[in-house]
Amino acid sequence: MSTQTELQQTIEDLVDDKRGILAADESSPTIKKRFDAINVESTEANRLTYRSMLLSTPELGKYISGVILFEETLGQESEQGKPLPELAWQQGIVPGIKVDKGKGPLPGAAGDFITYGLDGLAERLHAYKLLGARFAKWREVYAITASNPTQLGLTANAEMLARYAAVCQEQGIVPIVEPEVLMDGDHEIDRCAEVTEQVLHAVFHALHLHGVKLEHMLLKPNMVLPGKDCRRAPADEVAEATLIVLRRTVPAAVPSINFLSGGQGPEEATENLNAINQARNHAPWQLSISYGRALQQPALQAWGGKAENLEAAQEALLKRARLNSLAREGKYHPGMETKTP
Ligand code: 5MM
Repeated sequence: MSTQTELQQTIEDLVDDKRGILAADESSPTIKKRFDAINVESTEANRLTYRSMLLSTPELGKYISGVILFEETLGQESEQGKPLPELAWQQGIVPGIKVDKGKGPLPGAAGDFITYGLDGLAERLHAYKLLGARFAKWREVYAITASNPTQLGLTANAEMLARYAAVCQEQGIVPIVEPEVLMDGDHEIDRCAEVTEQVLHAVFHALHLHGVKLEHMLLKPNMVLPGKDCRRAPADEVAEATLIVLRRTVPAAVPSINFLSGGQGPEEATENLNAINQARNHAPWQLSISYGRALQQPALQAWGGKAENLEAAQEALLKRARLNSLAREGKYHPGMETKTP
């Protein structure tokens, strides 16, 4: 199969008008933080139990088309001896892999970050593909302050995302491009809109310079929101601000925009997605999810590290996946949170 055909096939397997992507790619420090919150030790065995439970949730494939895994998970086997990527495939869920190696300060741009991991990326992708990964994800992070992101921060981060995406496509791996403008701070929604527009403009300029085929990538952006120390904006305001920025910056060739949840509560993230889809008005892309926390938080709480809670945890995950699928059609209502399907 040619690389182009391979990329196109993965896009077709990942993108439709009902399903979204589950981000289960927490790095070791992040999963430890999540497990600490429920008093569970972050051992390899516990991470395996938890992630096997997520991937074997009955019917998950009705609402989830792809899962982003952490490197450790890609090589793990379930108790029944099945590799975890195969467990996902059994339900028609495409396995993907987070390939960035985390962030640090960007020299010369105080307050900005840069993500590591480009060295040896092509070789790593080759190995991940043999383990079943068909797509990848790389996240760049932008803090908002009075002086951030700087012009250097915007340019350097866009360049990293574009270089990563170009290497992925060369290897026949679909890149998810994730520029995340953080919610931290007390800024108003307009400031988030201004920064997100600058970020996406720089990212698509760099993707163009690096010859990335927009038809064969997915964008994973933040929604446009006020800072978390400012106020909570109503969903219709978030939807309007988000769609204005996306229309100004994201070419129609991109097949799907899969939002991150970025610290929104699970219900808030579903409500905002619903409002975005209600207001989409012939937007050219699918408007979907690639949530981590907003899909997993209720499942983590329900599990609490206890084998007898596995089923309840799967129900909690399935519920969020199903409600977000309804939100993709603009058919979600908060009243559905208390009703059983
Ligand atoms: C699931 O968390 C992912 C990994 O984060 P770290 O590298 O910090 O461990 C993260 O990239 C995630 O995929 C995105 O931030 C979106 O997740 P949220 O929780 O914001 O929806």
